Amino acid sequence: MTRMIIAGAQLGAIQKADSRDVVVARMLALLNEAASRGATLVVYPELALTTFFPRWYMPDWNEVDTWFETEMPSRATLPLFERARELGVAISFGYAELTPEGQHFNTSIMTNRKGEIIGKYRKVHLPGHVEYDTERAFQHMEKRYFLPGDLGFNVWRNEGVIMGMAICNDRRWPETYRCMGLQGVELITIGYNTPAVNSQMSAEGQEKRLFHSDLSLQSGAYQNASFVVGVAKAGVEDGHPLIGGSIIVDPDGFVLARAETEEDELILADCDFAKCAFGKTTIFDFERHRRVEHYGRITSQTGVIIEV
Ligand code: CDV
Repeated sequence: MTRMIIAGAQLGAIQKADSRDVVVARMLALLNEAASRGATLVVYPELALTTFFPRWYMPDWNEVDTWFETEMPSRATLPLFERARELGVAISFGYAELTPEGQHFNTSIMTNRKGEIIGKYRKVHLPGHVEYDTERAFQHMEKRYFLPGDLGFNVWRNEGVIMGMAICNDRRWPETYRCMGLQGVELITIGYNTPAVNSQMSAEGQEKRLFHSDLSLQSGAYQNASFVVGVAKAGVEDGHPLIGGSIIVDPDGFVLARAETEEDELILADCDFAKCAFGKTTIFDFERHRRVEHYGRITSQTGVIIEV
């Protein structure tokens, strides 16, 4: 039976002018606190090292590339990997990845407790738009700056637990969780940057956005009998508010821990992974209950087709 104290390391706002070194110092402080409280895995948000730059329209790709990492560990993040290894704590965080071939991805990595990268995920469901949109209150240019992830939804056995990753908008899609559920996933880590207002509907504010975040994370956990850790980058970045609401969810869909602030904040939960077995062998025993002969549309059709 595997038990592990998991920490979600919510980050407060990161301003455009904040350097990677300043951010990594904040991440180190959270790592040290998490280790002192017994955590052996610390999960940080999506694009943890910088401000949420896709809100800015940048026509010059030389400027865009300044937000990306060409290696991991990078010079700035090496102290985080080294400290995590010293403490024996696995970590997961998101960053913008520029490959040697010149491809741009919204990426997340996971290490083992020796500080070695054992898993990489590239965000599949990219929200937003490619061109500057005058109709929006602010831009969300992930479709401009990133390619859709090309690695799929993999899982890794890490410290005895089957773990997988997703990033932000992925959490709203049941396919994300089910692809990992079909590989027996027991813990899914999901970092996010979610604006507190909808750029296309000013009436949609923080309350509804937090509800949708909880709803997605809790249903994904329950329907796949897996723990889920959702971790925000929160607070007001250069005038743009992001929701907090980081949570750790158990395989029944119950919230075990919840962030109360929109700042750097740790949430912790003692996760007993034996609890995944009940759902996986009863109501969500996929082998016995799934009816794939009726699911063809899920992979053969992308958008809605109305035939009646
Ligand atoms: N970073 C994100 O993917 N944000 C989206 C917003 C744009 C809705 C999200 O799903 O939270």
